[in-house]
Amino acid sequence: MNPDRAALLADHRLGVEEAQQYRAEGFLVRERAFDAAAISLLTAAVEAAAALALARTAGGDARSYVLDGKRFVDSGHVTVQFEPPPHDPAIKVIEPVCELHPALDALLDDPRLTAPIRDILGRDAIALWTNKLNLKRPGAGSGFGWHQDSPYWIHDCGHVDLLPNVMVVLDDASAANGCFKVIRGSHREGCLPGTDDGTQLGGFYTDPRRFDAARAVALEVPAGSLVFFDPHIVHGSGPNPSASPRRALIITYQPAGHPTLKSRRIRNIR
Ligand SMILES: O=C(O)CCC(=O)C(=O)O
Repeated sequence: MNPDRAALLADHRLGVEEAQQYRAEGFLVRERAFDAAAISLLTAAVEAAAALALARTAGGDARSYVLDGKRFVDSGHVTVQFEPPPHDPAIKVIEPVCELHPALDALLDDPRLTAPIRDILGRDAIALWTNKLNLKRPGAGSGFGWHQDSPYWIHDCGHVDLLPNVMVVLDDASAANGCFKVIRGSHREGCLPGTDDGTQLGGFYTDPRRFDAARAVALEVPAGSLVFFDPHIVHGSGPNPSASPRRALIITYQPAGHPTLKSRRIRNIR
């Protein structure tokens, strides 16, 4: 590794207490890891990426489908999920998104994200697993029911315990605009069963009898903060009825040499 990059990584490694907290609670917050200027560049990049993704949903190769009343459009390996009516065509999620803008692709290698992830994984050679943009537009953004990410991935990945996430918070987040929430310590249960409510996606939402909702923590954090979280932690968030956006990127890493979730290309981290 070149000495400049090694020094940059060293600046962002996890402290002993941070590592203990991540292991015990399944999440860790670093407030204001990115300053206002950096966040303004990233928000411009995500808006450009969202405009591009939206344009592609009208392209010749786009394939549209509806699950539980929510519209999804696949274009190549990129999936755009729209908000349910009446807010469709506002975009809820784009996955993957970072390949749609060079500044977002560069973010994947940023030591503020990757140094803690290397410590969480206990290895220096890491790769991208997936990444997404959750837009939660003012007055239109719907919530995310309580779920774990690991059950989504278990059929595509043989090392689902080794898929740590980092959320890059792009707007000040509070309960009022639907901030991210986790169930403290729920990652220790591994993959939990889903609900059996007869809906198409119900199996992906965690059976509420299998975790303690009283252990929920609302992560009210300023723009520029990072939230690292375990692939097994139960998490979700409320809607955004407020006048403020609540945008966030979530990037998921894995050990080096394995393909990404959707394109199946290998994207090792520099
Ligand atoms: O953005 C949020 O508030 C929740 C996101 C989430 O749960 C997910 O993308 O899996």
